[in-house]
Amino acid sequence: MRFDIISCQPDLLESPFSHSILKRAQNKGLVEVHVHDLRKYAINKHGQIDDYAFGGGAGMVMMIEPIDKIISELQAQRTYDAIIYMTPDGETLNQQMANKFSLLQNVIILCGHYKGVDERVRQHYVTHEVSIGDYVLSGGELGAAVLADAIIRIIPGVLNDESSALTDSFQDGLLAPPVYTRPAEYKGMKVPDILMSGDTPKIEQWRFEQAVERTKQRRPDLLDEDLIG
Ligand code: 6GU
Repeated sequence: MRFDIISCQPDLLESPFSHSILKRAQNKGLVEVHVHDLRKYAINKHGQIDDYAFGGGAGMVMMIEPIDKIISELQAQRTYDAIIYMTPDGETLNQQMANKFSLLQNVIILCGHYKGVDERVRQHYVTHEVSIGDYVLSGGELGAAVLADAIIRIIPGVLNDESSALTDSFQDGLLAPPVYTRPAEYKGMKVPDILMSGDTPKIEQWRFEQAVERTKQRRPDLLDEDLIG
């Protein structure tokens, strides 16, 4: 899968993709991430990429021309399955959405800034609009990094233990059950006996019950009444 991320603060995107899982996914050749500096496509030698809003009001608006230039350049090289605009008024990111995006080959992510982009970009270029939650960030870059991370970690082969992405919280509509590791007892705090029993079916049943209980307590909105009862 190939990501082309368009940003006016490309330095913000360096670190997230040069560490751990995201770095390994790229080293394994499963993922390519290309960050493009929108300022290189500015309309003049001052590096201008934004301007005052027509009709007045505070805040700058990202101009259509630099965005058209870079998107056209990218589209001349390959076909894109999605052009995603990161914006607080987009559709809120969830696991289902990440799963769907992970099936795509080539994706452009456009990071919003200031008061946003000229509406014509959203109407004529963008295919999906994504927010990472109900709060406002200074720009779309951190959102783009969150989205790309959520997608990349579920691409087959990215995680060493293939099953571990499947048992993530949310993948089965439930929060993950509690986990323990050595020692079996620490300062009087014990690991549940069932986990030491070696009875795999019983342990799986216990984990499922714990996942349901945790979801009931913390995120009752996730529970499908028909499934759980
Ligand atoms: Cl993607 N961008 C900005 N600027 N703020 C956000 C967001 C994105 N998602 C939530 N808040």
